[in-house]
Amino acid sequence: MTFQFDVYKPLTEESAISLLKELHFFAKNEHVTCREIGDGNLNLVFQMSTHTSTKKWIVKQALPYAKVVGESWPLTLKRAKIESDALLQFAKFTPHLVPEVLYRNETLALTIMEDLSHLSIARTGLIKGESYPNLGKDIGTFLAHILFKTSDLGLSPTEKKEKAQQFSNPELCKITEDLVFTDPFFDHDTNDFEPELSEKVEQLWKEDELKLEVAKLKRLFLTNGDALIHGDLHTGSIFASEHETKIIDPEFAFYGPFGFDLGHFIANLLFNALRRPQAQTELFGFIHDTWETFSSVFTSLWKEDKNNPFLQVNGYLDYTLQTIWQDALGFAGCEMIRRTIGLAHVADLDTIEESELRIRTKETALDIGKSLVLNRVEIKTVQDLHDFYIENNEF
Ligand code: SR1
Ligand code: MG
Repeated sequence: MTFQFDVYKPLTEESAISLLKELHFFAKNEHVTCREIGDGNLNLVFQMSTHTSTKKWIVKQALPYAKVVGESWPLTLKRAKIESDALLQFAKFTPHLVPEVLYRNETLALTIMEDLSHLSIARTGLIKGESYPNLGKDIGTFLAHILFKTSDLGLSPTEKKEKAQQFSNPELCKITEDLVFTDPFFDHDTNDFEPELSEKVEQLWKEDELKLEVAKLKRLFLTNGDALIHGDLHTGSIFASEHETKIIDPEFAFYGPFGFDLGHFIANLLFNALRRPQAQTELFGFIHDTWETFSSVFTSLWKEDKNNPFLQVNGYLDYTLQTIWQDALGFAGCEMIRRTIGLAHVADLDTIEESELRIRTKETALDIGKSLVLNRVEIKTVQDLHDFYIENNEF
């Protein structure tokens, strides 16, 4: 079967094989095994290999709708190009922390990448209790390089504005605007929670003080084009092992606020801490490593710059780092709330089998999320965050 390159069509396992043969990733006569392994909310993901060689590839293709909901929720195919553009951009600064992109095709909305099946999705691995000693350090390194080098700190004003245009991603941003910053705070039909949580959720919908702070965070997301951000940096967007970390899935990438990715990463570590109280110290260790590495690499990059006279002004670096931390905590709070009662959940909470424990853990996630949004200015350090977590966690 010859592959049709000029029209978009969702791949099947069979057509994915012909595509990779056509592109010479495999020989025509090779026996190729192909499995659709996509377990995310939006895309098809095929893993391809042969028995006779070590060649293994991943083909990721965007569907024209949100898989998690179905064809009634159309979604732009342009996200496939944003995703591969972002991976290539990230690879310029931290090539060891992203998968290698080998081929991409805008019409077919697909990217062929290095296979990472020797690693685990960090969320799944953390739930199982796998150990990732480099995770915090790697995420901190990634964020410092990407945020500094794609912002006005690392680019000329013209270059930065061109990049911001290249990564204009209104459709995917709209998903975040709705699912993270709006729907969970109102009685919206995308929300999804157990009846046992109804009373608490209805109470949350009445909290104007909370909504005011969420409105401010949403405005930051809408208007603060600080740097190229990943846009969906939860632990399901990270492959990890004891030695390696790879950041995947940046289809939500755009020019957004500095603290957004850090906040999402922290929130998802907190979900795992709620799931596994016995691993709390290790998980706070990851948050500590992430922040310490981020601030030290970001500071070195800042100090290397001799062209921008403002970077020598006393207090500007501290102000920038403190604002990133504070905003990150606010974004973490929103992420904790939306993953508990909104459309897209996390396995850390949903797969707690014992129902009473699951509901209690979700209630705590909501309390912590709310308090992070409300108290983000007072929580100045990782130690403060730890103390605050202990105070808010009744278990
Ligand atoms: C309809 S998409 C739902 C969620 O899945 C993605 O991973 C993002 O987190 C999005 O909010
Ligand atoms: Mg994703």
